[in-house]
This record gives sequence, structure tokens and C-alpha cells, in this order.
Amino acid sequence: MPHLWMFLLQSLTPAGHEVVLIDGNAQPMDEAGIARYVLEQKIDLVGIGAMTRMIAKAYRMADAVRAVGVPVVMGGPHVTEMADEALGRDGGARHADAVALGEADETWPKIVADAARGELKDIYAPVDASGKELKPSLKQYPVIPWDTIDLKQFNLVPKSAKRWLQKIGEGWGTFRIVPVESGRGCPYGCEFCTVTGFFGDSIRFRTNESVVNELLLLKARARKERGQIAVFFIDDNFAINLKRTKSLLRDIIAAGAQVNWVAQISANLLRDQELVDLISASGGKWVFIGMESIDPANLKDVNKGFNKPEEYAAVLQRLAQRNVYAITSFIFGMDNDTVGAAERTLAQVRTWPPGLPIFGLLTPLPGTPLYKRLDVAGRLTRPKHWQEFIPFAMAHTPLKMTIEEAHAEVNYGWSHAYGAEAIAQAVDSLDDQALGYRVNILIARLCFRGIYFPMLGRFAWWKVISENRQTIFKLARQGVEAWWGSRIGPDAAPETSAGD
Ligand code: B12
Ligand code: SF4
Repeated sequence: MPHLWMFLLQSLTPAGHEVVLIDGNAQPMDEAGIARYVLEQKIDLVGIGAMTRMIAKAYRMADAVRAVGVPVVMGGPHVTEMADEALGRDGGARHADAVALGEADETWPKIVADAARGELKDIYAPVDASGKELKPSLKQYPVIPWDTIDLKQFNLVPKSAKRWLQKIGEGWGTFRIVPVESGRGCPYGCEFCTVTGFFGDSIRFRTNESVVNELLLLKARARKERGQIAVFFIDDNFAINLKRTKSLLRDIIAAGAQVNWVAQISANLLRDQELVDLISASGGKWVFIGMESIDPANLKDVNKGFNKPEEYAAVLQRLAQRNVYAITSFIFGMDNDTVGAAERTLAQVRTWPPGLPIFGLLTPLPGTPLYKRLDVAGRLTRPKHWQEFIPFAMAHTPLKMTIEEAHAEVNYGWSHAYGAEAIAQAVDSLDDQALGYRVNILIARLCFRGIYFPMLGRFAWWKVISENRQTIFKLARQGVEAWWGSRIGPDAAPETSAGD
């Protein structure tokens, strides 16, 4: 999935400038490659955005671009907290000519104008004349021209299959997951999270009309290219204001703007039955829930006591009854975690409707209250962990286990939730559901497995397919039987249900 900021800033670029978008995940380039590209395309200004975990690579790319004489401006959550690092004011090398702090919706046009005049400043902060921080209102949200933007780099359908898949049903020649925001900000202030500090605790929303129009534009594009589009509502807590979310979902339904969508919603807000009905009716397929831990003491420690583990099962049942499934996210290495945390968590997960559990480690991101607490307590083992990024590695010592034990818990979680046996069980537990749902869960599990186990490269995929061959053959056989049954008439159809 591409990041929203680049499409947003492209739409906010003053007229008279051409903007080229490169996503480092979809179109990887090395330092020499990016420098060559920037020179060949005669690019005058390069903007780079990155989360903390990607910042070391982002700095390397920025250095390569600056080395061929092209100015670089950096933005996003990491450099907002660590502007001195990006500007070389902390004793290290300078990586950026300018840094955009915080939300750049209103500063970006100024940055472009200054760059065009050759007068880039070091820091662009979203403040008014008196220096007071300004949070952009989302009421005047720009139209992102999804109908014309070049999205070639974001097609998840392999090129070789595109033509053939275009002919299936409504068309599967393209499959894109597109980020859409309907609001910003979260007041909850969980200790490990960047969001409350970055976007603030006052929540701002776009108008329903502007969101609905964006969905209609996306739908029209998918239809035109005989492909599929799914939307990721990237709001940190999509249902933070229940009344407003329900009204948005009702408007989506009324306008026929339903697309398949996924959103992040905290478990406490999913108690509302009507909300869950509307999620399902408006195209909601997956909900990402930051469960974090099944231990209330851990949740209290990180200021997330509003999560109530005892109600997780009911929330997931309510979603599953409407064919909405959950991506359930857990963090290990929390202060009250002891050895066995992963198995205790999985024991609960196995009793829930099948979903997509994911496991991470408590990570002190710069600028968060967690970072400050661990720093003061002298518990940071790698205070600048982002300078040498290691996936799934802790940067501080947990209280009741060692770092290695915490790593082992994460490994246990992924190995046991995404082994062939666990995947088969998840698919089998949906035996009463349409074949489409079971295929969905299988594909989603195989893809999510790749978050932890490297799946880049053809052989990695063959290995996974071979390990899961029994489940794959079983579903394929049921699909063929159902297809055959539908051809020879209802009397002869086998008992399996096909498609959703
Ligand atoms: C969508 C999303 C994802 C998607 C990412 C999809 C993708 N393409 O990679 C998914 C779900 C996969 C994801 C995963 C993760 N995410 Co995430 N994610 C988000 C989320 C919810 C929305 C991002 C977004 O679009 N925001 C809206 C836009 C408008 O805001 P923005 O990106 O900040 O951009 C604005 C400014 O920052 C600025 N800006 C940004 N870039 C640039 C560049 C330039 C040049 C300029 C001028 C300005 C500028 O201008 C923009 C407009 O104002 C944010 C939270 C949030 N609300 O931002 C977390 C967030 C970015 N994620 C975060 C984290 C930690 C992760 C994970 C590491 C979680 C984990 N433990 O696994 C993973 C890492 C994934 C990976 N491998 O890289 C943290 C990052 C904190 C940090 N300091 O780095 C955030 C802030 C959430 C949090 N709880 O703290 N994430
Ligand atoms: S509810 Fe989610 S977005 Fe809000 S502060 Fe907590 S983790 Fe961050």
C-alpha cells in the first residue's frame, strides 16, 4: 500500500510544477540509482518522508541526492521529533537541506515556492504569526485526482497475469489498496504511540461529502481499468466519534460508494452493534484492532487501560457474525510480560473467530512518553536504534524477561499462528462460510506471514505454497466442484457453497 502523504502533497503543490512519485517499497532504488534518476529527470527538489524504522535508509538516499547537487526536504514523524539529526545539528552529518515539521499541508506550498526561488529555509513549522501551532482543518480537503494519477507502481496483480485476470468477473487486472483518511488525531495518548503527540488530541474530520466523492472516484477508476480497489481508512481510530462515523457510513451506503475497506478501530468502540452493522453494510471487511496485550497490568502500564481483554472475544464474534474479520495486533516485551506470554496469548486467539494476529515488540519511538520513561530509567540499550535498524529487535530491557526471551516470544507467536497447521485450522473453522471467505482468509494469512518471515523471492513463495498445499488443494477442489455443480444444475451440485 502506498503512503498517503505523497499523493496529498502532490495535490497541494502549486500550479506550474511537475511532481513525480517514487515509493521505495514498490520501486526500490539504491543510492546510485536514485542519484542517476534525479539527474536524468532533471529534478529540482526531492522530498523524502519516512517512519523511524526507515530513516537510516532515507538518510542514505538523501545523502546520495544531495551529493549530486539537488536539495532535499524531509518530513514525517521521525524528522519532526529529530529535526536536529536530519539537519546535522546534533554533531552528525547533515542529511536534509530543509525539514518540514508536523503536518505539512499548509507549509508544503511555501516550501515549493522557496525552493523555486533558491531560498529554502532549514525548518518549516506549521505555526501562525505569533508562533502558535496550527493544525490544518480538514474541512477544505484537496481533491486527490485518483482517476488520473499514475498508479502503475502500486498494482498488486503480477504483470504476467494481468490480461487474463482482467476477464474474470468484474475484472481483476489490477488490485490496489489505496490509503484514504477521513480524520486525524487521537486523544487516547497510549504511551508508545506517536500519534497523540504528532497530530494532537483534537480530532479533525473531513466532510462526509468529500470522503464519499473520493470513494466514488476510486470506484470509477477500478471499473474503467477492469480491476479492483480496496481502501485502507488510515485514521488512527476510525470510530473515535461514533456519531460522525455512523453518519459517514450511512452516506457511503446512500451514495452507492461502497468499496471493500479496512480500518483501525479500538476494541472499546466496537461494542456498538449499530456501528458494526454499518461497517459491514458499507463494505468493511477487516478491522485492525490494537489489542496489544491480554494482560490488564500491561495495558495499564502503557496507558491503554481502556482496552478490556475480557471483552475481546465478544467484539470479534460480533464482527465475524457480519463477515468482518480482525487484524489483532499484540506487543510483547511489555513490563509485566514473562516467558510464555506468546503461548498464553495464542491460547486465547485460538478461541476467537479466525483473523490475522500480528506480533511486535514494545519499541521506544522518539518523542513518545515511553521513550522518555525508559530514558530516564536508564533502560534504553540502543537509544538511537533507528540508526542501525534491526527488524523485530528490542531497544530496551524488559522488566521480567531478557531481551532474547522477548525475541523468542515474538518468534513463537509468528511460528505458531502462521504454521501450515494453524492456517489449515483457521480455514477449516470457516467451513460453514462461502468458499470466497475461506480463500480470503488463506490468502491473507499467507501474505501476513511475510511480515515476519521474509517472503521476497520466488523460492520463498514456492516453499510456503508447498507447506500449505493440503489447504490450497482442498479449497481448489471445492471451487472446481462448485463450478462444475453450477454448470450441470442445482440437483447435482455438491454441498459446498461457492463464492461470496
Ligand atoms: C497507514 C499506516 C501504516 C501502514 C503503512 C502502509 C505503507 N505504505 O507502508 C501499515 C499499516 C502497513 C503500517 C505499518 C507500520 N506502522 Co504505521 N501508520 C500508518 C498511519 C496509521 C497512517 C499514515 C498516514 O498516511 N497518515 C496521514 C498522513 C497525512 O500523515 P503523515 O504520513 O504523517 O504525513 C503528513 C506529515 O507527516 C508530512 N509529511 C510526511 N512525509 C513527508 C515528506 C515530505 C517531503 C514533507 C514535506 C512532508 C511530509 O506531511 C503530511 C501531510 O501533513 C500512521 C499514523 C498516522 N496517523 O499518521 C502510522 C504510523 C506512521 N505507523 C507507525 C508504525 C510504528 C508502524 C509499524 C512500525 C508498526 C509495527 N510495529 O509494525 C509498521 C511498519 C511498517 C513498515 N514495514 O514500514 C508509527 C510511526 C512512528 C514513527 N516514529 O516512525 C505511526 C505514526 C503510528 C503510531 N502509532 O505511532 N502503518
Ligand atoms: S488509540 Fe491508537 S492511535 Fe490512539 S493513542 Fe492509542 S495507539 Fe495511538
